Parts: sequence; structure tokens; C-alpha cells
Amino acid sequence: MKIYIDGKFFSQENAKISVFDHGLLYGDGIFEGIRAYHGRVFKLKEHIDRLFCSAKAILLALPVSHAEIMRAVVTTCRRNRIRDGYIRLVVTRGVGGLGLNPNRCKRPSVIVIADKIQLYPQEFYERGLEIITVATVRNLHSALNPAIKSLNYLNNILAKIEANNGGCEEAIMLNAEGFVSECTGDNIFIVKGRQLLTPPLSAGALYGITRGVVIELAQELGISVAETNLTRYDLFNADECFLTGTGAELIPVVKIDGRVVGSGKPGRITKTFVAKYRKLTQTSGEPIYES
Ligand code: PXG
Repeated sequence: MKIYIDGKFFSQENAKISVFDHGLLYGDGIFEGIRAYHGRVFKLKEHIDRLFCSAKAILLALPVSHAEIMRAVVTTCRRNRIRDGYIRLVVTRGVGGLGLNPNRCKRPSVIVIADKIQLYPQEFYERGLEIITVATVRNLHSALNPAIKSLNYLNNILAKIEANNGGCEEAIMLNAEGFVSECTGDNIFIVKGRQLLTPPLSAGALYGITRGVVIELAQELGISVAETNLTRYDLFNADECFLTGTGAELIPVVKIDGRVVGSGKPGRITKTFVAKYRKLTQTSGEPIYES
């Protein structure tokens, strides 16, 4: 595997970052998780746009342009002969001293890892997931805004541990007001009648790229979408529920905190979105290879 670090490629053994990098010392940095399907990088521009938004929010001046980062991602995929894979793009604050001050970090580092994708077991997609609400509350947007895809993911990791301890793959996280925000690495949607409902970003959700695609697909399907505060009660009484994320794609949810959702099986509207999403991933994206 060849890993891109600051414009050069390194073997896996030699791809190294300093222990003085503030990405390691303080979680001071940002990242993106991107997928490639069929020799194309899916929604690459949108991921790089979001990376720039995260960078702006943490006052990190990216050392390379939007176009250069897009090229770095595509080139790294090509060097690793990726057709279907997972790309982790990381930008750290860079090497600094043993103190918080980011001004001592002279140059951010840009890292691109392109690897094979580890998929969730197929049975989750066929039967649906059971998920639980966990005690760890989502970070306040006035503290560390969850819209920033930062290297500081402990809030999400703690929630994931609680889900795992409860025998589940994913956790529902509530915000400090008790409204549903999202899961640890996925956004959440419910179906109620002919309407799709999802928490607004102000509830502490990430502006998910997959979430955005589902909202666009809903428009094509003539299904209305409302971004609205949801409580656990709303989830329990939904007709259908599904999660969205680059890693998970669209995954049906059939049980929440012991309550069976809808029929207890992946719903009809969920399945329609799954099929539409799959088709889109197979037919669009930034080409990695010349055809
Ligand atoms: N919420 C959070 C907190 C996330 O980290 C999403 C929602 C979904 O966003 P996208 O843009 O991917 O639709 C994420 C993204 C993994 C993995 O390996 C996790 C994500 C993305 C890619 C891989 O668990 N999370």
C-alpha cells in the first residue's frame, strides 16, 4: 500500500508522522471518510468542500488547494489500484511544541490512505439493525461543533463503546436538550406516512454527504423531507427508520431501545432509497482511471 503524505508516497512501513504533531498530541486536525465505487470516487467534491469548511471552523489554513486535494485523492487511489475502496483523508495541524499553541505548528500535514473497504455484514442490510440510545450526550455546538469533522472523535467513540457494551453496532446520541442528534458515525432518518424526517444540523448532527444524497433522492421520488427536532418517542413510533453514512451507506433500523419499529422488517420506502442510492454509487463519481 502506498500512502500519500504531503505530496510524496510512502510504503505502509515508512508512512510516519511525528509524535510532536498536534493531530496526535491534541486531536487538532480534521478528516474525511470517502468511498470509491467501480473506479470512481463518490461525491469527492462534496467531501473536499466539507473538509474546507471544517478547516475554516478550526482556523487551519490548508497548505494545498481544493483541486490539489482532489487530485491527491484520485492519484492515491490509482497508485493503489483501487476500484472499490475506502479513502481516509486526514489533515493535522502539523508539528509543534508540547503546548496547545497552534501558532507553533508551521505547516499542516495532508495524508491520504486508500484501502479496501470493510463492509458491515450483509445480514444487517437484509434484516435491519437494532440500536440503542446511550448516556453519552452529543457535544454542544457551542463547545465543539459536531459539524466539524475533527480528529477529536472521543464523544462518538464513547457512545460507540456504550452501544457495543449493550450488544449493538450503533448508538443513538441525544443532544443536551434530549433531542435526537444522530448516531456515532451515521445520520438518522425516519419515515412517517409519506414523509421523511431527520434532525436538523442544529440538533448536533454532521452535515452528512449521504444524508444530502438521500434528501436529493427524496425530491426525485416526490417524497417530502423535513429537518426537524425528533424525540425518542418519534423514533419509537416511526413507520420506518434508517441510518446513512459513507461507510454504512443506507442501513435499515428495526428496533430502537427494545421497541420494534414499524413491521420489524426493513420498510418499503427504505428499500426504495437503498436501491436508488446503490444505483447512484455505481454510476457517478470522479473517475480514477482514464476509460
Ligand atoms: N455522522 C458522523 C458523526 C459521522 O462521522 C456521518 C454522520 C455520515 O456522514 P457521511 O458524510 O459519511 O454521509 C459520519 C461519517 C467508519 C466511517 O469507518 C464513518 C463515517 C464515514 C466513513 C466511514 O466508521 N462517518
